[in-house]
Amino acid sequence: MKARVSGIMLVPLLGMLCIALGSVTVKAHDEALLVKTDKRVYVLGEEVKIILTNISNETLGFGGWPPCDICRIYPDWEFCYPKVYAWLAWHLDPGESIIDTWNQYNEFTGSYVKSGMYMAYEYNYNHTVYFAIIFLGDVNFDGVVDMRDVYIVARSFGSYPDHPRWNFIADMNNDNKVDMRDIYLAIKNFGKTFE
Ligand SMILES: [Ca+2]
Ligand SMILES: [Ca+2]
Repeated sequence: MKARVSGIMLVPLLGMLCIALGSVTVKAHDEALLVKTDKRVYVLGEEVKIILTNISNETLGFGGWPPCDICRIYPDWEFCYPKVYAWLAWHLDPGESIIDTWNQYNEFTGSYVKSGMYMAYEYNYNHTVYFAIIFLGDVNFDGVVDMRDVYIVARSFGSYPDHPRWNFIADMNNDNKVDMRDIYLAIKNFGKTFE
């Protein structure tokens, strides 16, 4: 990210600033931006990196920082990050990326988050990316590693992204396949319980 930002400003001033910067073009279509996380499955406490890449051939303008909302969506809905936005204008040149790192801290509750399914939502270009935070082995987020988890992993055994039985949460080691390594992670932690 090249900082073209002069500081904190009010929302109505944002558009004026973009015009003043000259090179900033706000595009409406979705193909302009690629949003992804560095992994799909994180263990509790691990840093989550959200990567925004400009895949268009024009400079993309953004308003507000940080670039993504993060919410837990399962087993219950919970806003986690950020509690406060800075009204900053910034941009990505073609091919350029920026990484926003989240340390799993819920700024609304003042504590670190629990396991579950999460989404990061990029609001300028309307992108959502999904990821899971787990205790290793507990792929159904119920706080215990038991046969139900082994079954969930086994059900996706042999699958890979776009396979009909693919379940990204079962791929606990993030190597894009569900195999004995993932089964082993469930077996190894079998019987463990978590708060
Ligand atoms: Ca479980
Ligand atoms: Ca795997």
